[in-house]
Amino acid sequence: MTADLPVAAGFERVAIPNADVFYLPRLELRRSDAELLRRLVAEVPWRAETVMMWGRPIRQPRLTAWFGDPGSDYTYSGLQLAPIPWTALLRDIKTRVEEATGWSFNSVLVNYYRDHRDSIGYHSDDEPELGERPRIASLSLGAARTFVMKPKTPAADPVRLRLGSGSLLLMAGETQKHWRHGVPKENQACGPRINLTFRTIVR
Ligand SMILES: O=C(O)CCC(=O)C(=O)O
Repeated sequence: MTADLPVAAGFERVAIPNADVFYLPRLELRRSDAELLRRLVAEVPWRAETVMMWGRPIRQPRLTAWFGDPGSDYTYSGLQLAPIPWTALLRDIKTRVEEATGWSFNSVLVNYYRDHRDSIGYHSDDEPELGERPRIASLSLGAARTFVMKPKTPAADPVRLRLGSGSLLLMAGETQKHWRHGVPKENQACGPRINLTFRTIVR
């Protein structure tokens, strides 16, 4: 077993070259997905952030919030985020994710896709503050959406994963070095989805 394998049974390795990606279809949580979705929609101080892309300011097509331990500041696409202190609910979810993975996290980016028109563009989670081999645990709640991974070189085909409610996707090792990922808009209408990507800011 390498240090990049999650501890819990039930994770399947997704067969992707030059990447450590694991998928758990169902993480047992202490509350129903519907309750978590409802409470997070209501309780999180959502922001529609503007980021710099291709030298232009672009309003992100989703809402986000950044929570974490004091000092876990994060900068991406020209956006500087100081963490909001953990709420009891988010701390509880973090503990479950840590128990399942055996990994520890000090921050989470929470993404709110209000409907099928919201999305996240292709990117790598490779900012220096995430360290050399970032470990990311991504919990999905609500409508199923397609998570697409594209290789940075044409050596492999894109990979599409349908992320259902309650699923946990892990990325570790060299994944961010060799792959981009994103969640495109859907053609068919769908309900809201919240995704929590737990991360570790290293200093
Ligand atoms: O919503 C998702 O599944 C992906 C979120 C993501 O890529 C990110 O937060 O960096």
